[in-house]
Amino acid sequence: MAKKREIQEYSTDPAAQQMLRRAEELALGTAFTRADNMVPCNIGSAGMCCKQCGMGPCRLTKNGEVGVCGATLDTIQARNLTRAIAAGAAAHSDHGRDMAFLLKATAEGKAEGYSIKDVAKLRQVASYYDIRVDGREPQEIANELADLYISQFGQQRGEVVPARRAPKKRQQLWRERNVVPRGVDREIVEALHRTHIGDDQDHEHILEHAIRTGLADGWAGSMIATDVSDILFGTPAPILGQANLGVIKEDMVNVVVHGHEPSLSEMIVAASQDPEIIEYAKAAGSNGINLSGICCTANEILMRQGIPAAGNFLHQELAILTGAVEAMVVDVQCIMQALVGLAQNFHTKIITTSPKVRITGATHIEFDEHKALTIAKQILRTAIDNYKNRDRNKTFIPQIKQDLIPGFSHEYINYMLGGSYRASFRPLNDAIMSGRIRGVAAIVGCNNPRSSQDYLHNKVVKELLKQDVLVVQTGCGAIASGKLGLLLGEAGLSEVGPGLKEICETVGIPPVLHMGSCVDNTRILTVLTQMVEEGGLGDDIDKIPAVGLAPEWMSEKALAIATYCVASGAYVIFGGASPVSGMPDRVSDRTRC
Ligand code: SF4
Ligand code: MSK
Repeated sequence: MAKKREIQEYSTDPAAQQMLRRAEELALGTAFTRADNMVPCNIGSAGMCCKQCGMGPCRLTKNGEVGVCGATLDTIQARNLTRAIAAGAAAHSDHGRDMAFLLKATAEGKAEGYSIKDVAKLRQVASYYDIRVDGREPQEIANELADLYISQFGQQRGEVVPARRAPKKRQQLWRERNVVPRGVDREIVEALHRTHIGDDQDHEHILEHAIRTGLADGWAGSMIATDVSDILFGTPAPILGQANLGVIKEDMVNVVVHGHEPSLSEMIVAASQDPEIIEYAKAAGSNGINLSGICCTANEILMRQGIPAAGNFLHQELAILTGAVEAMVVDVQCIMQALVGLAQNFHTKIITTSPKVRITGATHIEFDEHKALTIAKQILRTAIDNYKNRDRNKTFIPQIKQDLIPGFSHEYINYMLGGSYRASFRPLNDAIMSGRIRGVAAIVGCNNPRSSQDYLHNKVVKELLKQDVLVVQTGCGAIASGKLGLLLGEAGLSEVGPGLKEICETVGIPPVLHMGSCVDNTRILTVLTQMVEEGGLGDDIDKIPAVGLAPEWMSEKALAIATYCVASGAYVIFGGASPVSGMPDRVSDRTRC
């Protein structure tokens, strides 16, 4: 029998609680109530169900039981986990591929509205691969880098080139274990092949390939996505922003962008500042256009443009429930199909934009980088035209929002620790070596309606701060801290241990650093590598006192991230259900390698 939770059990966020009360008044369901109604299958959630062929599905519930083909529990769980990691790596990496194609189109002058905003980052990234930078125009360098990056997806032999940015000792270990990715697509395809009926049936061997697939995400697909985003849209630096549903405005045309890829959202930001579009919005009776973001699209435009975040993953439906959103514009990943049905109770248009993602019942306006600005304006005009349909009797916006400062890229952390002339991670390493900071924790990942929204994120962050641990965050976890006020200069310092407080006050940073979206977890790999290179803490990432936590994870991408972090030497802890809880020995064996 399903158990209905109280509203305060659904979320610790007061804005979310107000909206969930509103949903109850309107008798509308959300992911929170659906999670109550949908009791998870214990066998499936532990990875003990195999659907790999038509002789099954086989559910293994007893010790020693095997599937029709004889597959053991170890094999089935390893296969399920590997497939999930492959799907997560595919999502991130396909994003990276599109960014590489966008870089190519921009370098060739064929991408309307885009330009190379961060030439210094372009030159830095090109230099990792011995691409000549001196005496060349940015477009020439970008063209060569784009070709190199595009080739990493279909490469069949050798090693993906970003892996050479890892600490030398780690690269050596990967080679010894034969897990250096050859090409992104090759590893993902091989993960599917190996886990087909009658293929790889040695769980250790299957998991070795899961590691190689995860590394293809972290040290290729995702790293490429982050590099190119910075080159095209600027490397993030601290900027004032706001978070939570109170950023939605009563008197303006509200457009919420949701998903992951900055290619469209950055263009919507540019289009929203066009005087002709602002005039069009005013002519429709509004005070202009108000943009905000959900999920990692929120992080992308928050950290570069200061565009407010309406919230994290579980806020997507709550934003629509305000009745004040003219359009929710989505691209890829973490978009709930329920949005379309919910929006039918209001005037909100759900606009899909990716050639890869359509949702039955949504409006589709397809994005094309060759005419991005034109399409972005068309989307905004569609939203403005919808403003007249807003029903004021159905509008309810919680007046809750919080200032925050995102934008701590590894480049900025380097600069802020050492200044322009001696940028370095030395002060951070010294602070750890002297014991003033006990280590670094990356608290990342999603919301999951099976736990109280933001509760675990915030509890873990606050506890670690008291213990003098510097916290870095990405994805929906970063927005959770932002909503709570921990990403704002002095704001969190009253609850911080004395050593960490001293460092934060000396350097002038908040105790929790927002480092970007979920694809940007590679920035954390870069920070850890730079800490190794700085010296004093050890010659590999596993010597750094660093931990990665995903307390409220839900997506397959989180599993891919965890895998590349473990394989890079970081200690990783996940909250919630384990997808391989039927083989705990193997999982704990691999918590760090
Ligand atoms: Fe069952 Fe084996 Fe088919 Fe899986 S692959 S469904 S265990 S018969
Ligand atoms: S959006 S993957 S819910 S972090 Fe990147 Fe948030 Fe997790 Fe999606």
